[in-house]
Amino acid sequence: MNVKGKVILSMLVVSTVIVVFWEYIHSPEGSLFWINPSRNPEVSGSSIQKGWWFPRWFNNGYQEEDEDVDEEKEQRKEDESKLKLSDWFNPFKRPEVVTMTDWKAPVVWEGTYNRAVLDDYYAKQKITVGLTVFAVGRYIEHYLEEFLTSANKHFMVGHRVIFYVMVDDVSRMPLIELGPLRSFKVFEVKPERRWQDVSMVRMKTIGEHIVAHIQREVDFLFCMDVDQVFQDEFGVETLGESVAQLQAWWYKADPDEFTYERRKESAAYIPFGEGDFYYHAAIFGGTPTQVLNITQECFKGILKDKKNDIEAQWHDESHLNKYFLLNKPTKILSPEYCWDYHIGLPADIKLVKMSWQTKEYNVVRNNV
Ligand code: 5GW
Ligand code: MN
Repeated sequence: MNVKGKVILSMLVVSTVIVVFWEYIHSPEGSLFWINPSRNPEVSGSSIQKGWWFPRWFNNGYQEEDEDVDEEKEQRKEDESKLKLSDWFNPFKRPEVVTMTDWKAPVVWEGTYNRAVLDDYYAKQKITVGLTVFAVGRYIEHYLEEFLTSANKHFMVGHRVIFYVMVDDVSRMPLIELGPLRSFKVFEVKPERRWQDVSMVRMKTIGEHIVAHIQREVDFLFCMDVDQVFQDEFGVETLGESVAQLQAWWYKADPDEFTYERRKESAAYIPFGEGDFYYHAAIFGGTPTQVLNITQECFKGILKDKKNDIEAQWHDESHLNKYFLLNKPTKILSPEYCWDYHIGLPADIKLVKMSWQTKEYNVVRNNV
């Protein structure tokens, strides 16, 4: 090797030593940058590294750490912006009724919630709320138009809404002009021969639609009967992970009086001495994941019963009650959200958000 070569070689060696030494004294905890990269965001070596081009080539560890820090910041922001129950809910505003369950879930009654706080919160998150409704056979002409017209007016006003309408004949779908932020998705379902099946098979169909598309389209989902009409604002105070509706006729009764399925042979069986509330299958909801679980579990119970040649007393509703006994809802809606005026109007019912339609079974039920 000539002199020139030796000089270049020794310069290379010296510069390498300098770089390594420099890195050694500047890296956190005196460690070399490629070993033991600290993951503790409090001891952040990354800011020192930033002005130094050479280690940036190699230190994937620090690169990741930057992301971790970002993630943590993001998480902190999210936690700060998360609403606490006390920010919008005051159970003491309605002392005469049950406003909190044993498992600390709110029971939402008129007067207990601050809708403005929640509207503001959910508007910032730009949420979309879905609503599934089925109308098969005469239920299309009899109920669907009034249901949709009233939903357009009162359901989640000011927020993006998608109505998932399942009918057995798309050509009979009523034409309704929707407000801004509202849209329809109409699907054809095949009519079931038995009326009990029309109601029960909904559980299967809803689940299939959640998996196929709804889970990517909405943040929250409600599933409702069509034989009811919105009377007043049904707002964001009803949103939650899993939401159940108190049945108007039973909200004051003792659990032993409830018309739960009482035969051991049924998957919906609930023994006397157990049970929290009697929930109405005409309204349930939650996040798509939770609603998927509700519908899948209920349908599993329905199929199991079919195999054992038994049908629960109140069909899908019996299975829903069993589900919510085992998987407590995170929010419960007072009977004001689904009232039957045939009961009258007791003092407990301050503001009816939705009411039952008259049951004209002789007119609408043509199947057996
Ligand atoms: C038909 C005959 C007997 C029971 C139900 C039906 C029926 C129900 C029907 O023919 N078409 C139809 O679309 N349904 C859907 O199932 C509606 O969305 C309806 O709201 C839901 C549950 O049936 P409902 O409302 O008659 O049951 P209840 O428990 O409210 O009386
Ligand atoms: Mn109904």
